Amino acid sequence: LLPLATACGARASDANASAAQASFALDTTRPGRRVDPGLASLSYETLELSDPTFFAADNHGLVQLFREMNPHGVLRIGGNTSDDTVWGGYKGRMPTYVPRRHGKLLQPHVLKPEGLQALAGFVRATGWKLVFGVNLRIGSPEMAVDLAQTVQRLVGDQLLAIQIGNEANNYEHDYAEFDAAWVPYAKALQAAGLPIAGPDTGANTDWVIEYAKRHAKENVFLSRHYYREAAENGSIPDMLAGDPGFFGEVEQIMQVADQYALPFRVSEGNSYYNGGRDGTSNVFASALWGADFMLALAQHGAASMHFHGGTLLSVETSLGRVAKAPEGGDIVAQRDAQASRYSAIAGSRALGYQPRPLFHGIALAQRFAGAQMLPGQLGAGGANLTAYAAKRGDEVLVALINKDAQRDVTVALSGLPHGASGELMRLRAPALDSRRDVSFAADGRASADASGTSRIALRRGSAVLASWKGRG
Ligand code: BDP
Repeated sequence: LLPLATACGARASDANASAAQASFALDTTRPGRRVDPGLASLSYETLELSDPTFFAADNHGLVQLFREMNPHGVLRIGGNTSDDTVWGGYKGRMPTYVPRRHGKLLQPHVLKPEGLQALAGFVRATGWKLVFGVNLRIGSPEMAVDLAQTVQRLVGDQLLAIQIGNEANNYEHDYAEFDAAWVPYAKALQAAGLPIAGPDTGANTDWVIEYAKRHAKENVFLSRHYYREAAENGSIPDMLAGDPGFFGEVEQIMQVADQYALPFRVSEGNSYYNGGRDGTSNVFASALWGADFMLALAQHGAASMHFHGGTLLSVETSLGRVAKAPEGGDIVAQRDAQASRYSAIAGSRALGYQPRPLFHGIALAQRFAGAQMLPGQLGAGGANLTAYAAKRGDEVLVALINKDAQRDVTVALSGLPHGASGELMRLRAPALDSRRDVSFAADGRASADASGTSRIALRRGSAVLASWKGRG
């Protein structure tokens, strides 16, 4: 990394002299997709419920960070461990079942009623909705219905949907085989009056489309997962390069989602699977990645992005690995060590919780909730810059994300209300690989001239959110 330009003095003006000249021209007359209030959402392993003090109403630090991220979020419980879990409250016949992960034999996890009761309290305390995954692999629709009914009884209206199986593409041979296994579950759950969603597949867009064609009427939303790559292949430059191929797939999914009037949720995902990459998934660059990824999803019409995370223990177990948290360091480092590498929140009940860098990027994108995305023409001036705009009543929101590690950028922003005044918030950190000292905070005002143009400077590796209102 090149050294960052300082905010003042000679170096800043040198940096500005060489800054890339970009432009972003808004068209406020053609508002597009409305951003779902649940855009910023989370995903956790079912195994997390084995500690009934984690998702609990009195785990105040965690409750507070959920509410701070999004008062209207959706918590998805699932992951690999949902297909390795048996329901402890089930009194019926239990199929013989030996879960395997990466060739290893595992003991099934037993979900106890107290874990669910505590989860219901957590959901009430946060105001979040719940999406709950049941075990498809075990082949017991009866156990799934019993579990789902218990969830519904405890959670009530805050239960958005039950999903059946996690990334069944990893264990069912093809879509037809998945469908054959899925149908008896769906029938039983629906007969019991439970809302369902799916297919909660890994990266199989074709499954989502086929599923929509066959089952749209039975579902409350469509879902798939997203990880950019395996952790072994992760790096900051790779993460910040963007993933246009994926958004092509989102467009395909949105065609069917729109046809059947169903929301599409990325029900699980993050930067890199296999638990995330240390020094990439958990540093400031992930905040820029996360904000950009969420806003691109919103622009394409997806309802929510559920960032997967949680404790190191649950995620490592979901991968058939033994969790080894590094020891020592100050309180920030100790909390950090408790969480999976890609988690947006770190900490534990005993140590307290803290936002990871990613959290702040999510918070930036969530500012678009309820607004209608606006089209805009971006001229990036050779920098790795993305830009998004939206309109909410008489407010115009603009996010500029400079993912470039080398270039500062000056953006000529046009199409604003003439003479409008903008409040700026900046997302920044000392460097792209900073693990701490990340902030997303107010940073003064900007104004548009009589033609509706304003110039905004962004340092390399930083983002700005501007909220424009009124006329001068
Ligand atoms: C997903 C699984 C989740 C894992 C994650 C990962 O659903 O349980 O923790 O990958 O590999 O495929 O990090």
